[in-house]
Amino acid sequence: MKRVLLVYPGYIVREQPLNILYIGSAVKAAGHAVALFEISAYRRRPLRGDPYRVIKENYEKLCDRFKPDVVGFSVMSVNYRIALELARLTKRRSPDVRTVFGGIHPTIAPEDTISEAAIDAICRGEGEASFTEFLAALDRGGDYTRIPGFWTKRDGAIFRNPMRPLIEDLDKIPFPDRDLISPARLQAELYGVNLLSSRGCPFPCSYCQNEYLMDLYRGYGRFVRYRSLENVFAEIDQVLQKYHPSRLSFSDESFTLNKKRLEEFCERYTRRYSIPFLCQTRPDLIDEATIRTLKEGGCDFINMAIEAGNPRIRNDVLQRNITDEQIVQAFELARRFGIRTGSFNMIGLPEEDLSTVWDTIRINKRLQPDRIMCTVYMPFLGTKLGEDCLLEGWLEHPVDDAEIYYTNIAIKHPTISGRTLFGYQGFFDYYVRLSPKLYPLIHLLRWAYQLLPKTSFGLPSLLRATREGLINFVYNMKRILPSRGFFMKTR
Ligand code: B12
Repeated sequence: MKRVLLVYPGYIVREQPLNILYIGSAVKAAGHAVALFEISAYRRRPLRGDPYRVIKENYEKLCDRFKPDVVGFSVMSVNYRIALELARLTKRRSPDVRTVFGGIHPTIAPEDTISEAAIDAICRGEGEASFTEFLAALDRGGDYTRIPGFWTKRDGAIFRNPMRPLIEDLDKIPFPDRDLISPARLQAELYGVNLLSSRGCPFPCSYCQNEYLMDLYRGYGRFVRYRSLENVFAEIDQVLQKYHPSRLSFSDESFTLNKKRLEEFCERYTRRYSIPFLCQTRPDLIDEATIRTLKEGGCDFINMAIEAGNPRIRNDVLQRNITDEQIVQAFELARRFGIRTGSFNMIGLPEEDLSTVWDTIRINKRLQPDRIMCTVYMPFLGTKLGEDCLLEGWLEHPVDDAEIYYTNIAIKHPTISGRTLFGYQGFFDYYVRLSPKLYPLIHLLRWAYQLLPKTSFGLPSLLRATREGLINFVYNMKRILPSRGFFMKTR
């Protein structure tokens, strides 16, 4: 038996990180001892000195108590820096502890990741079987260098193994182990407890890593896979009985892709449960029958990505292939059937200028989703669009630090200045919610806000604290903005 410490180096804000919880249950089922370290409680970073100090101190305390043999990190690119710091700390403390990086980052950037001295192995793609095979090999002192899906090091050599076939029958894997995280993280407003009823998404949007994953897995099984409804309901039963959430949410990338399954799911869900659920999908996968099915099935909130209001940016640049009409229809149908909506949007996209940022504001203004998310585009490796931007030198600050992903502007956009993007990100909701008559005032507030530096990197502590305090203030004030166009005339 090995002692395995799992690390989720991101903040759990709404959805729980099911990937590391799936790894946790697989490792437990294989008979190992498991603990999880996650950093949500240490979100406020020290203003002086090492920004990771508090995280490291708490990590060390857990290592002293738990004494891991293996530490497994789940790593998105935005969390790579913290993960690496913790891996280095682990190796400094005890060189014999094995460090493994899994998740999207090592999957798309395997060479960079494995070449780090503090990282002993990486897992590319799904990790349940690969990681447990690795642990079993360590346990019996056997060969751990030929495990599919795993790249490992031994005596200075790197062993790069082919991918492991995708898990064909998702019903066979244990449910994610939610006992690993604190109960406080299982009651997220609007999201409650989240589940995945399927894996994989068939759409090749240019800013997402899906297409890369589809290519990587070509010949290794079906990419989009569904769990049986019996299996999903058994997990819901367990979740309701153990954690008593007030809501459920589905993290499936396009929940309404398979209409026949959706109908059966909703019909059975509403007979079994009275608790509402949230899901997300693409606007072009919504029509009246689908909305009716969802409504009757207990769905009360749908997230849909608009991404860009300008059709050319949305379709030629982002490869979404979704028309304005489809977006308008999807949001209006949801409203008509009494399902609340959330929109996801990005600004600072390639080929964008201020006029297209305004297209995105305008379409949101017309639709008045109940929740609006606006982030500044970040180019990632493993995405067509991101790699082009990286080649063109778009990245001014690394995207490998979780702190940057909302309000630190990492990119140098060719036509829109970083400060302007920072301003529009902060005031996006204000433009959407308030009457154009108030725009002069919003412009003024935004300009004042834009006097703040566009990132927190390297700022003296007082300036940094002021910047972060003001960002929080502007963010929190959004809550009192009228939703549904209280001041508006544009609908
Ligand atoms: C659900 C989801 C989220 C959820 C939960 C994230 C999570 N950690 O689970 C939430 C909403 C929190 C989220 C947030 C963000 N996300 Co997100 N998200 C996804 C999404 C749609 C699905 C991920 C998922 O659950 N898949 C299903 C699970 C079962 O598969 P998996 O994650 O691949 O996990 C398997 C393997 O990777 C491996 N594995 C994972 N961890 C480990 C650890 C070890 C030790 C081992 C051995 C194996 C292993 O085994 C797992 C089980 O088989 C992906 C898209 C995608 N196609 O993957 C984007 C994606 C991961 N997200 C992305 C981004 C950019 C973000 C945000 C930065 C967005 C933003 N601007 O706010 C934030 C960052 C949050 C943070 N904390 O830092 C990018 C990541 C890009 C990158 N290179 O880092 C992706 C790839 C989408 C994209 N744009 O291409 N996200």
